[in-house]
Amino acid sequence: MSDGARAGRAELDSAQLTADVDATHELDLYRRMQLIRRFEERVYLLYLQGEIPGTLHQSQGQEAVAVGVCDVLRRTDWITSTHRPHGHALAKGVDLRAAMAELFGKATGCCGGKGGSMHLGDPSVGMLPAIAIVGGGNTVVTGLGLAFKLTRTDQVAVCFFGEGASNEGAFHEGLNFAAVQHLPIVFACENNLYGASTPFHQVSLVPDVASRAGAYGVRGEIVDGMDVLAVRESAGRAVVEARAGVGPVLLECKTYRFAGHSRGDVKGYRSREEEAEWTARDPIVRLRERLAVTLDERVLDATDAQVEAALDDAIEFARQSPLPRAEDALTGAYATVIGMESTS
Ligand SMILES: Cc1ncc(C[n+]2csc(CCOP(=O)(O)OP(=O)(O)O)c2C)c(N)n1
Repeated sequence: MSDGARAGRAELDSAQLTADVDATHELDLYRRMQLIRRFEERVYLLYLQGEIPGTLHQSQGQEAVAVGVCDVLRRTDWITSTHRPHGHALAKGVDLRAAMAELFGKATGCCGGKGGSMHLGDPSVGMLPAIAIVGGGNTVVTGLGLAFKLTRTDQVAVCFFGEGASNEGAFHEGLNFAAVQHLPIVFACENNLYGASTPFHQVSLVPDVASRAGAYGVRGEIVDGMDVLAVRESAGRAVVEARAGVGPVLLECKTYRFAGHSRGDVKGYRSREEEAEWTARDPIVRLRERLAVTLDERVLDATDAQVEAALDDAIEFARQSPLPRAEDALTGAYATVIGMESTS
């Protein structure tokens, strides 16, 4: 297909994809964002109460990015994620019970309880177990994209990463390789202004990560990451282009994490005024207000109650699940390479 034809097809599909989202669909986007928000709030309490081991990085405030992007993906498309993966996992369709059990370190978890919070994932729904090395996914995703290209499928891979990762060499290497190979990848940057406690302006003289796309000859786009419909529309365009073979897109979603970087962060590096400014743009409140214009408030309350019940069920499931067995410690740790099986 010529570049012109590809672009033409991309435009056509994009128009279909971004056609008005009806009220039922909007309500579903609301439910999915609310599920992530309440998941994060409840696991934090469970962590403080000592029921969840390890550590946690929560994503309250960033739900519109995970949900808006994953809404335009197919089950057969893949995502990579980071140390902050809960929202990405739930948005891509990782089973709620399996995600919760993984955080509890239980055998019924999506990684058998061996990965925990920072390695959530499930290949059956197109999510590679999350990679906690900052920028780690930015090169790994090129392997997915190259595999899709070589096997001539029309799958797309999305790499979620933070603006902090855009200063890692892996970001540049991954983007350049994807660009020259025209790989079907969307690099979805969640720019929440801080890499742990470091503001982006202290580590980059360019304020927009998307502007770095020009250095690699790919399209960059900035979107309001606090508006799920806007994210969905921009991501829809990017995914259509990637699927049509036009090449990768760098999508920068301007967002904010309402919680600290990880458990125990008192957020001394940012002002309460700044926090209030971003909290006023809460993506869930915004969509709820929009829906309340046409929907009875009771429908929204019932949706919230459904989310709470699903979380009660998942937490109980995780509590009742067994711990992994000691004899399974090495299961899944090594892959068998065909032709290299032991002969002993
Ligand atoms: C290569 C590497 N360096 C440092 C760390 C420690 N670390 C974990 S998260 C983080 C900040 C990442 O910031 P960003 O990429 O913007 O993602 P965010 O936490 O904002 O989601 C750092 C420095 C790491 N995990 N990997």
